[in-house]
Amino acid sequence: MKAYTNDAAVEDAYGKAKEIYANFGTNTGKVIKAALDIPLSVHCWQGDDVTGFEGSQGLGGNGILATGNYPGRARSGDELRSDAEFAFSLIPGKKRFNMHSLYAETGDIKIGRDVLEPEHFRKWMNWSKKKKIPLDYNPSFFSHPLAGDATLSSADPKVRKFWIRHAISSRQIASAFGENQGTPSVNDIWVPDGLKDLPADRLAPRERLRDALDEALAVKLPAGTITDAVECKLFGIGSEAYVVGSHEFYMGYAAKKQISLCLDTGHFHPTETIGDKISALLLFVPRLLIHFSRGLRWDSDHVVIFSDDTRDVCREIVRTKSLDRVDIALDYFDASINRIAAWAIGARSLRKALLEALLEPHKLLRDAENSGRYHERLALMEEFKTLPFAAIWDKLCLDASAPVGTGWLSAVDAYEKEVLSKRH
Ligand code: RNT
Ligand code: ZN
Repeated sequence: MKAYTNDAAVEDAYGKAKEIYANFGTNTGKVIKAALDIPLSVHCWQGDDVTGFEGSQGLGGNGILATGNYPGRARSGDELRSDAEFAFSLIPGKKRFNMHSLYAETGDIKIGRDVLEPEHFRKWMNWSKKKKIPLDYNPSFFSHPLAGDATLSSADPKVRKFWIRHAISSRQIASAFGENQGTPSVNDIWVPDGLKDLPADRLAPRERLRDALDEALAVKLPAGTITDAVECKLFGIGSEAYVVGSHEFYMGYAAKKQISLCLDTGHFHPTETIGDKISALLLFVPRLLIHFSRGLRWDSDHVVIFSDDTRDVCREIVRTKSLDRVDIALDYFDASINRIAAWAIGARSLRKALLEALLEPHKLLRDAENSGRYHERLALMEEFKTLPFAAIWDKLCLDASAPVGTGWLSAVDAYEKEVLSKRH
């Protein structure tokens, strides 16, 4: 696919668009810089369908499932790192990389997840430092023989304690990342614990999950190295009737412990969106982590697109001036399409939605609202939708030396031919 435009055409269109936005009091130059400056935590697990390097054949367990068999997934740390670097070149702006415990590199030695140490991520940390890509982290409570219906909420003390040790080891690894990179590493706890059919006791597993989290979080780590987050889910495949870590559970827990709450855009009722939750939650929790994803019927993990949902969440983060209290991450896994394209599509769409949110002349909307001119508020909202946004987006890509328009597709084709197609 050829690029549809060239640099001169981008500059030309931008010059005109800039004037139009200036009429509404928006300085597009400043906004482009601000939009490029927001770190997006790109998820490592799109690169290999959440398989990891423990020798497993793929994702397993309640509530989490990747489908598809597109050729060329990364099979090692080196492959994943080079795929990610290539994907990064297609994504304008600041990036972080979101790791999972499954991606430890332990050589030929099998190391239990409960005794993993920062050393097992040495290659990742060196790479992170060299590429100036800070790392985030996630303990892996799935694809494991001890991850059945329950992990941290298990009634079996042996199982529960194993996962508590895993949670602690994960926090220590995240903290080492934070130390290495000089910015806190976000450590997100998501457990799949739940039941396929109607439980008789909804309370006891939640008490056990609360106590297990308390134990894992009690371990003190150097200040400024880690942001602890917890992630809820409404239901998953295999946990349709009951999920221990529901929204109410974690909302209460994060508020009580004053830790970050993770909202995954695919983890709510199919018609429920999370934009409206941001201003409410930020009154009671210190930080939010957003997992940008796309729910489609029963699946919570389709590739992020520039949808009303994505745009709405970005607008709310910007309107509430909360960019410094919200960590922004991607979370989806589509194994049926080229994985690098999946990374690029999702991350570019998310950056686009942040740019759009920052371009909004919010003050005009608030003024109309505060003076009761609601017709004006609605008229302006409608008008803003058709301003020449594409010209500003293209200019952002150009400024960041990222491909403009569809130009990146040919690069993906070439990489597929030269690299991915040779993996068998
Ligand atoms: C699962 C959660 C969780 C995972 C990743 C791989 O439903 O969204 O965030 O997707 O940890
Ligand atoms: Zn998630």
